[in-house]
Amino acid sequence: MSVLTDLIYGGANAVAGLTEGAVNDAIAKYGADKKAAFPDTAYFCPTIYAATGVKVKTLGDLPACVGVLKSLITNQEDLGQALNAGLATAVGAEILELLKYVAEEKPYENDSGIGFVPDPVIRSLGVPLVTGDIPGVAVVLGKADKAEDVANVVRDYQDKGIMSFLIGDVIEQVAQQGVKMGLEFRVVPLGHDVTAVIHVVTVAVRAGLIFGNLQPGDLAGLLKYTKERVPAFVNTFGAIDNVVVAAGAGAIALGFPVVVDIDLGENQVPGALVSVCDHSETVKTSLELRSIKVKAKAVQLPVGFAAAFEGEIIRKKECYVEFDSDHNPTCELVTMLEPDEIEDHQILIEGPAVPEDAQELVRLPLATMVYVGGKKMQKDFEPVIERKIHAWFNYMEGVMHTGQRNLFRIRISKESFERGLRLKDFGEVLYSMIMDEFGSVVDKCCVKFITDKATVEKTLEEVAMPRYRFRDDRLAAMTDESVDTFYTCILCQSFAPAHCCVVTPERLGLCGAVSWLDAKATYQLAPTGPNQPIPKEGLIDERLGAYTEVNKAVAEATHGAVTDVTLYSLVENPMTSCGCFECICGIMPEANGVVVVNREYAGMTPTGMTFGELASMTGGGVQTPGFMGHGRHFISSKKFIYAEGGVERIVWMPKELKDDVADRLNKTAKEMAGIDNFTDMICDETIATDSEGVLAFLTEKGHPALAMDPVM
Ligand code: SF4
Ligand code: NI
Ligand code: CU1
Repeated sequence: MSVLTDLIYGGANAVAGLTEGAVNDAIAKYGADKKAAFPDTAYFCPTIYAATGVKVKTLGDLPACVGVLKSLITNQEDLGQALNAGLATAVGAEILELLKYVAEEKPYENDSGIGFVPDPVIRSLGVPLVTGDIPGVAVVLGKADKAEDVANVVRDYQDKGIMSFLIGDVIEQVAQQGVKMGLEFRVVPLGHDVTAVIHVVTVAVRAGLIFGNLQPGDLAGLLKYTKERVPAFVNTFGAIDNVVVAAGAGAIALGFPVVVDIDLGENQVPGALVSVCDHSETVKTSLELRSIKVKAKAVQLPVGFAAAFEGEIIRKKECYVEFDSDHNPTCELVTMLEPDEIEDHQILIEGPAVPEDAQELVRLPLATMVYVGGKKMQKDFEPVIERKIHAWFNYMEGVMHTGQRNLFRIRISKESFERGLRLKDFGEVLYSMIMDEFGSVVDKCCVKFITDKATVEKTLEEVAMPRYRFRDDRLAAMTDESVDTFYTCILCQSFAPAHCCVVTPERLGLCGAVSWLDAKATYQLAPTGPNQPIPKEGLIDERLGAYTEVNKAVAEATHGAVTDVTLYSLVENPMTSCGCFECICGIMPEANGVVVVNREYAGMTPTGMTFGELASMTGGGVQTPGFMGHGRHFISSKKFIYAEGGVERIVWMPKELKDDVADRLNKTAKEMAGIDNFTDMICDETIATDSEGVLAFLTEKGHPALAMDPVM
């Protein structure tokens, strides 16, 4: 037998033995009926579930899985067979990690790993993955000879937006070198045992179940999905034992190439298992193996600039200067001008500069005024560009931006200020990013920052506020009736191949990130891109929002997978869901209404299902009457399940969501049904999550849904 297959079988057999023993011990200790589940998932043991269809719920379900696992290890000299032994190792790892949760030890207490990644996190990664904002996923494992080397590799991934999952001593090595870690920094420590690698594998596997309409038990389909659609790869550091090699074989079976930093000589497998001993080549080779393309950086700054810094939080004590609406007048505004009114790439600062050696927190007013012009520019694109300021500013290391328009807070950290980051750099960021992303409509751009209080006040009152109001009025007047074009969005097809959103003025994409204006702008920017116009023609049914042209466009976009779709119904040919929806609504039959649940809500709902369980009812581009993913903003739309009676059907929402949408939702209910303070009639988890409790509350409040026609 070759050295390689020898190692794989050695590791796989070791893991199999370990797993069998651990399962028997656990059953002896807790009994076969003991509940066995990972936290916050609707997919049981995801790898076992996806590969075999078996739903592990108790310890007693595990011995059969161990049997399957052992049958995969044939000890035959054939690479395909050896890769199966790798999959067996993955299954063993999944069971061993599961047992840690069963034992109710917080699995990685006193340690830096996060362990199992909950379903809602995976759903939230959908959009950044499809837009290429996260171009790939790296699994970094082992212990490097020099901590510096692995830290540099991880930093390079971070810089490129690639998500790194760390396993083993590399966690401490990378931390010691000062790399910022955490989900928000895209550097995620999973745990120290090699088995923690399963927590990345289940992310890939659940991507298939959530987005890919993968059927449980379809092992071949699973392997095809991960190979073709999950851009992951593995880097190992330091010596590797047979268990690591067996786990690596599992990765290869899933289509993830493995790069090791020791010389494997002729044991290398081209395209799958490769030696790169020079760490300065690790990143490049890894990306090439997976054909991951990273966009060249548009801007040079004294600090890092990457999407990985987007979620960074800067506390007051780390903050050098703050521009915030609570203490000073502020606004940010993108305005279209005639190109000849703009001096391209000009960056002006009007008013006092940030003092250079302040001992205390500096607070200043700020107006960020961006002027753009171009032959193809339209006023409608102003807010589309303006909304990106938030992300771009956040990409700067040591900068935090929250809010928008006249209400925002920007903080620059002491560390980044010391490294030389100034407002002028903010201007460079705006200029470069606008030219990079909107270059096909913007020919010229200049930026002006105002820090003088009186001038900011005047700009806010006389320029910005009237402009915001004008836009709001235009948006409010923009209805599905007032336009003649809708748009498709197929951005999510890289994960959900059969999914297509139809975006209208009153119904934004279910991810919440694509409004009708965004889609319109994207079409202008990229005429053959993900958003294609649909002429609003061929009305079939006004109440349902059914159009022959919409059906045609969706059929074409989904290659015939979906042929009839309505815009306003939850029950009759509802729109499909990919998986990254912000909210899901589902029918609560006994209340004759619907519950709406947001992704962030982890508790129980009156349907007897959590968000995750509700979400697993739909997705992958499949129509599921009675369940539908949608954006937060859609809840207060007059078109929200219009065919079933509209917003009056909403009987339950988590409190946070209800509070968030209250103003707009109450306005809609008032205008459509003459109901005052409608949200007071909607139940939430602080009142009841059980059917009787909810019904009692609805009855007491005289909720309109109780008297409506049957919902289904
Ligand atoms: Fe995906 Fe739909 Fe959002 Fe487009 S609008 S990114 S298809 S969820
Ligand atoms: Ni440790
Ligand atoms: Cu999506």
